[in-house]
Amino acid sequence: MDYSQDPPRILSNYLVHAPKPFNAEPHLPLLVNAGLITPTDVFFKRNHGPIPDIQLEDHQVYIGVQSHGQSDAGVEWKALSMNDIMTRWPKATITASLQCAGNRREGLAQLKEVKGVIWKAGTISNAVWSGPRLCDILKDIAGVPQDLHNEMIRNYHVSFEADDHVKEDACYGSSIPLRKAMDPLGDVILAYEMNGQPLTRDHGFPLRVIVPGYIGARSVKFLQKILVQPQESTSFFQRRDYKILPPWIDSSNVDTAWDTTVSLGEMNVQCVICTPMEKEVILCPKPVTVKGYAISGGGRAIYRVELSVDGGKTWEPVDKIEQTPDKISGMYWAWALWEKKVPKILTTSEIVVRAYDSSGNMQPEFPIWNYRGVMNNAWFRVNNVIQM
Ligand code: MTE
Ligand code: MO
Repeated sequence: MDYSQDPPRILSNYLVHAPKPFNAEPHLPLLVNAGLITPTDVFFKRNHGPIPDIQLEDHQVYIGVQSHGQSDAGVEWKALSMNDIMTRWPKATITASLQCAGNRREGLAQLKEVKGVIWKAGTISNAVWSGPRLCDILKDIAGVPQDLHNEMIRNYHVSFEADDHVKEDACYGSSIPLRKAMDPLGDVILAYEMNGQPLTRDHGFPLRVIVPGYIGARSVKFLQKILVQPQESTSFFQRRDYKILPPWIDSSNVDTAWDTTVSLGEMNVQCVICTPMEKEVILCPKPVTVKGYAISGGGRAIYRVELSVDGGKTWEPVDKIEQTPDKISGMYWAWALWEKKVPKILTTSEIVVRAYDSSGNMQPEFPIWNYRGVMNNAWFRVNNVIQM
């Protein structure tokens, strides 16, 4: 793999886990202090291969429909230029957070061996994305019916393929249920802008999918192919990755479990303390403002965030939670930022946070180990804050 054409990045913003492919999470205090909208050069970066060098004028997106029993070779592809994508349909703007399913994998790696990048808690960011709605394009180009009760919409999937090179498969790919793509309140878009600017190469230039409310893996970057089909994508990343394998599955028997374990879609409820950090030095006797983020999947709102400074014996609600629903759909695709002023933190205090979402889901007290180390949303704990 050739990484010589990778773009420059502001490395000081990140904890870099791997340079090739470039995998980096922003430092937690920077992430929360940057505000509700994460600047692009702070946004986490998760790649499986080199960043492709694509020219806007040359890029084409191919769209096809595969019916039951039809071979891949039988699919009739229709090509769209980037100019078509940018001019033929209304431009929608969605504020949505992306979170990697592997966020906080570190907490599971501490229990038992896991496979994957050992992410801490910064593998999440929030941005404003713009581009056409996938439901409009699928209706016009692929003839997908808009009636959500239609049998095809209930049973089919939309697969995405990227124009990149990865070691696991021919390219990066993934899929979502067709019903998510066609749901007018699902807000799935093909984004060519991030935070008001053309997408940067790291984040998928010239075009990426944004699947709000879902794990980041479904928001395919460098988008090249869209296929409506009766089954999930056959990509490695849909079938052999991003699943919560049962607890008796490890490296010795993992190949027995992939086909019987469902693929991940919606995120679970998550909440993290970004500042102070573990072992951070704080000047006393000043009160400390504890700050962090919270999010849930499927557009569910954050309903309550509770903080404890005694390891979870007693709890109080945080002082402030900032979260805005989408202006049109009313869905909560963007994270909540919260804060709480705490009069005193002792070196012996364990600070703990937990959130509830609008369906009443609450984070589990302890991490739930799984071999791929995904979806860790246990109560987040900070210890050993040092008073000077
Ligand atoms: N798309 C392509 N083409 N290649 C990739 O490696 N990584 C996925 C997804 N889309 C990936 C991709 C994963 S696992 C995540 S979490 C998000 O992109 C990360 O998006 P970001 O790099 O813009 O933060
Ligand atoms: Mo991811």
